[in-house]
Amino acid sequence: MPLPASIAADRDWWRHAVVYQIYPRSFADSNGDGVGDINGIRSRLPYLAGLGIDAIWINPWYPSPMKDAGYDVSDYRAIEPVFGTMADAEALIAEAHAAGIRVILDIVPNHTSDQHRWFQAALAAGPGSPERDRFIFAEGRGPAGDEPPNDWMSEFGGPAWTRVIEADGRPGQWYLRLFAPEQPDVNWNHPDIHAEFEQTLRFWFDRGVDGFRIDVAHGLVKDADLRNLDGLPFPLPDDAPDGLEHPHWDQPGVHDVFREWRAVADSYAEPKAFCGEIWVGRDHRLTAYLRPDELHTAFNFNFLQARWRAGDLRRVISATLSAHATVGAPATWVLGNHDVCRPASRYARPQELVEPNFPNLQKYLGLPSDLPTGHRRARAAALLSLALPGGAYVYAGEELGLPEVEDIPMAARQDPIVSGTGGENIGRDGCRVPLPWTSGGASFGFSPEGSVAPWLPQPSDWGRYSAEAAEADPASTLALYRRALALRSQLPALGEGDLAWVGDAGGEVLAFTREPGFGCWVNLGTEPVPLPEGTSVLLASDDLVGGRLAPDSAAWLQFA
Ligand code: TEU
Repeated sequence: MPLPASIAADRDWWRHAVVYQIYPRSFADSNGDGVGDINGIRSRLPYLAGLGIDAIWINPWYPSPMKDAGYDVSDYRAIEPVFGTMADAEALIAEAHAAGIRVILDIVPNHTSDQHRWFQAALAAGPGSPERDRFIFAEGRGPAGDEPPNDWMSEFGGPAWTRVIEADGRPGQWYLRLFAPEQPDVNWNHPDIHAEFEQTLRFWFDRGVDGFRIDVAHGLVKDADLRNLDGLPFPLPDDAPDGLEHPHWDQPGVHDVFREWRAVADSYAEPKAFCGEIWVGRDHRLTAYLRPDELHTAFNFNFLQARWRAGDLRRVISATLSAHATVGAPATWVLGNHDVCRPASRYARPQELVEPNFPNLQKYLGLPSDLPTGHRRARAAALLSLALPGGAYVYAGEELGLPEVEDIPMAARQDPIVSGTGGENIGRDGCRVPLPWTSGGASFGFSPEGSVAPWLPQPSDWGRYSAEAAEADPASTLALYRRALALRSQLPALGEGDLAWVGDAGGEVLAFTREPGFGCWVNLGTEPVPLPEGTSVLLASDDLVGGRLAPDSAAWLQFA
C-alpha cells in the first residue's frame, strides 16, 4: 500500500524525524497475558499521533525463545505469537501510515537464537561442516581443548564462548557468542549470511516498513584469526593510533555489509532508512558508518552518556555536529533506550560522581538520588534534544517522565545479564517496566482488568506517572512533549540545519540560536539566569522565576 500523501512527500524524513521507541513487551497488552503486543500498539496509535512523533521503532517482534527479550531471533520473517500475527503486523503498518507515522523495525544481524534453523543444523552437522561455517566455531585451547579459543568476553558476563557436546556425546568445539549463550554470533565472511539478511530486509521493506534500527551494527565482522584482546579496551582511547583495531568491535569489514544494505534500501521508490546501534566512542569512527553509501543515521550515544554539565554537553554537541558534517549525515539526539538507566534517574545523581560511559543502572546504585531534580533535568534535556539540529529519539515513557525502577526484586528480574554475571549486575529491567496508562487498576491500564500480572512488576505508585494523570495536568511532562513536538513541526528553524552558540549567556548556561529567529537556553547552574532581551518564551520546561530561567530548566525562545 502506498504511503499517504501527507508523509510521502517528505522524502528526507530521516534527516529530521522524531522517532518513538516502542519496547513491545512493555507498551500495551491487548490480550491479557501480561506481555505487550502488536494489537496493544495499534490501540495506542491515537495517543502516538496526538503526541506528534514522526515514526515508531519497534524492538524485535520476531519468533524468539526470549532469552534476551527478543534479541535472540529464531525466524526473521515471521511474528512472535506472544506479540500477535503477521496480519496484526500488517494492520499496524497500514494504520500507522494512515496516522502519518512511519514504522522502523529492529534487525539483529550479529547473532541469531540458538534455536534458529541454521544453528540447529550447524550443531547437527559437526566440526568442519559447511553448516558450522555460518557461525564462528573454533577448537578450544589447552591439551583437552577445554579452555575457550581466545580471551574475548561476553557483554553479559564471562567468556564469549560456549562449548558444544558433539554427536559422540563428548565436549567438542566452541562457538562464539558475544551476548548470551543462546545468541551465537554469525559469520559475516559467509555469503549465505549476506544473502539471508538481504532477503530479510526486502521481506519487510516489501510490507511497507520504512527502515531498520540495526542491532550491534559495529559488531558483525570479527578478526579472521580470532586474535586475543590482550587487555585492549573498547571503545579504543581517543588517542589510539591509526591502524589499531579491536578484534571484534568496529572492524573495517563491517562497512562492506552496510554498503550492500544501502543499495537494497535505495532500490525502493519510497525512502527507506537505517539507524545503526553503534557504540564506538570516537566520533570519526561513528561517522564512518554514515558515509553517503552506508547508513543514513546512527544513535548518538555520546550525547546520552554526557554528564548534565554545560561544558560536557556543549563539547559533545559541537563534536557531534562537526563530525556529522564531514559526511553530510544528520545527527540524532538520544536520551534513553531499553538498555540504559532512565534519564530522570541518571540526572538525579550528583553529576560529579558519574563517569561519562555506559549508563546502566548498576553504576548508579549506591549514589544518592534526588529524583525531583532528575525530573526537572530530564524535562530540560527533552527541550534541548528536540531543539538540536537533526533527528531525535524518544523512548516510550520518557514523555511520561518515568524514572528507572531500581528496586525490582532479584527473583523477578529477567535480563540475561543478571544470570550471566551471577547477580553481580542487576541488568536493564528497570527501564523496561510496563507502562502506566491509567492512574489506577491492577496493572495501571497496561493489560485489561482481570489479566495475568505484567511480566515485570510495576511499582505501587506507578499510576502517578500514567498517561491518564498526565492528561489532567497542564504542567505534565506529556504536555511539555506535545507542545514541543507541535512547535517543532511548525518552526522552520527546527529539525535539520545548523546552530550558533551564544558565548556570553553566563554561568552554567548552554545557549544557542537557530535561524530563523529561534533560541534554546538551558540553565545547568544553581541560580536563575536572565533570558536575552527582545525575546519571547515559546515554551519552558519549568516556571520562570521573576522572568529568569530557573536552575535545571530550558526555554525555547522566539527572537523578534
Ligand atoms: O545492545 C547492544 C549492546 O552492546 C548494549 O547496549 C548492551 O545492552 C550492553 O552492552 C549490556 O551491557 C543490543 C540491544 O539493544 C540489547 O537489548 C541486546 O541485549 C543486545 O544488543 C544483544 O542483542
